[in-house]
Amino acid sequence: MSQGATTKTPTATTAQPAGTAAPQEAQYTIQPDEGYWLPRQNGAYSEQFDWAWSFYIWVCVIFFVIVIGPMTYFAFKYKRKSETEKTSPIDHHLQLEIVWTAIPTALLMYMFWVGFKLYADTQIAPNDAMTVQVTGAMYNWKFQYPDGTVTQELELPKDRPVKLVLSSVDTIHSFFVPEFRLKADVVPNLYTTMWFHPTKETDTAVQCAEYCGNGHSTMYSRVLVMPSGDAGAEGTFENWLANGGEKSSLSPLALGTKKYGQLCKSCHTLDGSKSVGPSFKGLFGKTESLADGSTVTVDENYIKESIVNPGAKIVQGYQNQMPSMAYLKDKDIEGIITFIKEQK
Ligand code: HEC
Ligand SMILES: [Cu+2]
Repeated sequence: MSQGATTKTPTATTAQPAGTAAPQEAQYTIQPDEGYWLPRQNGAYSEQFDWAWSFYIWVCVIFFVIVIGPMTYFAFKYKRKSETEKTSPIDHHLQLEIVWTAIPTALLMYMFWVGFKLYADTQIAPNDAMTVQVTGAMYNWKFQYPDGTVTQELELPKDRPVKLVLSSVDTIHSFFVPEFRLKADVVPNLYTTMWFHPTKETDTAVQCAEYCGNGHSTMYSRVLVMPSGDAGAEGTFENWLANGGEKSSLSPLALGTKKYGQLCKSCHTLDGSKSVGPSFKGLFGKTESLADGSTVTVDENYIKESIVNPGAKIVQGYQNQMPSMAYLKDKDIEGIITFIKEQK
């Protein structure tokens, strides 16, 4: 794709007069492409989309000139000169009509093919793609990774295909990452998919592109493409994921508090009041009566079993309503146990 002018836009590193604060690092903004009027590109499809876009635009411009130019000229040239002037007897010209039908038809078929091919390619994810579940809600995005990690920002490994499965909990939203040139409707009670393959490390944004309510304009989140590599290496996507979506390790209590907020809060209170499930207040160490009449002491193993296989022991007075969260990592479960121990 042609690059146009090659001058770089100055970045925020411009010298500052002494004493003034350094400019803030631009965070997940949508950067323009160098010397061009579209957003910065990322991934193979962005180049193809931009090529198709430019091609369509130029076809439109050229045909506009070809059609409107002579039309304007003829309107003056063949304007009726007097009341008695007769219209020319020429009615049609077969060869000319065939040419001006065949060429645009062929061009349109080609344009359809370009668009259709790109659409199909962006719909069908490769089998080895990592699946991220995206939930749109008024007015935020939530991302769930295969290992159960839930985040507010979309972080992705560079050079690895990622498939997004999108759904909404309320109204229709639209997931749009301008830099990837990809957009998909996010609809309640339906799963839509899209996929991409980021080729550059980037810090950009996803926007909601479907007016969904008062907070629509604030419904954007960060998209960060990080290097892919070893889970032990700081700064890699794998390391970030192994830390539960945090830049560095959280303490077990902090991790447990976070997991409680994300996964347990809707059914378990901390103040002793009964909800869908029993409260966590004073839970650790107590003797619990079970539905089958037996009792059990609440220890680490019992908590772990309750999370991984909640149906194994049902607390008296409650229904077997807790979903299994066997996908949680040991680290998460240890964090949750630490958190429950704190609820005295
Ligand atoms: C959809 C509601 C729901 C969610 C979400 C939920 N639980 Fe439960 N939980 C229950 C119910 C109902 C019970 C009681 C029935 C039973 O024992 O399975 C229960 C029981 C428990 C018990 C045994 C409590 C006791 O008094 O002996 C533990 C421990 C527990 N849950 C931990 C968790 C943790 C940790 C999470 C989050 C990671 C969680 N639950 C998420 C509904 C839920
Ligand atoms: Cu929205």
